[in-house]
Parts: sequence; C-alpha cells; structure tokens
Amino acid sequence: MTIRTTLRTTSLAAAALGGGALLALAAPLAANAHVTVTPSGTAAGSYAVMTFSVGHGCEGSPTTSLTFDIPEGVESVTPTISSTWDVETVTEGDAVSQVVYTAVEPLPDGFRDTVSIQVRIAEDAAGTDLVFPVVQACEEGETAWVDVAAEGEEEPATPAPFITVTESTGDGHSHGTDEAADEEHSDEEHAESTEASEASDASETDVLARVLGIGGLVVGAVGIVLAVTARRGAAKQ
Ligand SMILES: [Cu+2]
Repeated sequence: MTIRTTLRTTSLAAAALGGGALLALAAPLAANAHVTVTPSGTAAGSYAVMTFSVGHGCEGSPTTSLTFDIPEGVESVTPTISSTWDVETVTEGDAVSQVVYTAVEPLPDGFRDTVSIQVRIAEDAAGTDLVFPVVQACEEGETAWVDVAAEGEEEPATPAPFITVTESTGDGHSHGTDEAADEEHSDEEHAESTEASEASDASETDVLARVLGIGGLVVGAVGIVLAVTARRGAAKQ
C-alpha cells in the first residue's frame, strides 16, 4: 500500500510539473495511511477516547485483527463496542494489558475503519508520551506498528500510534469532550493528533496546491517565452 501510494503520488506530481519537490510530497502522503490515533483529549487525570484509524491492509491483504498494548500511564480501559469488530480485553492482575479487535468481516485493503478505546490518563503522566503499540494481523501476514522514534530521529517505517499527555486541567473526573469525539474525523483533529509524526492532510493539500500553482506559473512563463520567440521569428521574416 505504501509503495502504491508513493507511486501514485509521484506520477501525479510528475504529471503536474516533473522534477525536484516530489520526494518531499510523496513521504507524508504515504505516512498518513498508517494506524493512527485521534484523541478526544490529552489532559493528565482526564478520561479521553482514543480513536484508532486503520487505512490499509498488510501489503494488500485484508485486515483481520488489531491487538493494542495498553501502556503504563493509562488507568482504566473501556473499549467501545463496534458493529464491524468483535472486541475483547486481556487482563494482567487487575489491569487491562491488551485490547483485541477482531474484524467481523476482514477489512479490505483500500478501505478504512476505526476502533475507539476510552481511557483514563494518569494524573502523573503529564509531559510523557502514551504509546499504543498495535499489531495489525491480516489474512496474509501482519504489520507491527510498534516502533518509536528517538528524539530528533526520523519517523520509523511502522510507527506506533501515540499521544503526548498535556497538563491536568484540574477537573479530576472530566469525561473529556464527547463533542470532540463525534468530530473525530475532521481534518483539523486529524492534524492535531498526528502533528508529532506526520504532516496533516490540510498542509499536504496546501503544499500540493502551491506546487501545482508554481507549475502553473512555470507553464505560463514558458508560454509567454514561446509567444515572444514566435513573434520575434515572425518579425525577422
Ligand atoms: Cu501506512
């Protein structure tokens, strides 16, 4: 999937202008198809809904299950029931250590779906990253979205979704913003949740628009030069 996206992006951009700025465009477009998380909130000591999006299969093979590891810093786990996934939890002692979503029907490559887990973010987790490693199993093969980039490093090929916990708002039993959860798929929210690791859809669109705009200017300039040349040619005769 990643390869296919990259090729398509490259040919699109190449058709538009050809040449240099293309690699810069191709990378973030491919990155957006990973398993990503959109949190309804990130405040320490609050309840928040983590909505995970799966945007493609395993190299073309349909997705059959998603197994999430629940990190330290999460104090309660309440998976959201889904009509397209069966859900079960794995506990270690009192705590939920894993949440397993199994597709009712395998999710075909090229289609996206989401699963949501409500968590309580620990009061003392402010300033830390909560990383949710997830193994995507497919009819053929699997992809382990478990890698974490060290500070200043480039994003790994298969990054684990994560959020950065913000300061407590002081409201110890806040259930977060349910309205925000309902709007979880707006571009704006997607941008917020993925800003640490990925370029947003919006900024890609901007970049693409700008590149196409520049391409248009170049084509326009070439047109003028040709016109001038033609007229000079005509004048000489
Ligand atoms: Cu991807």
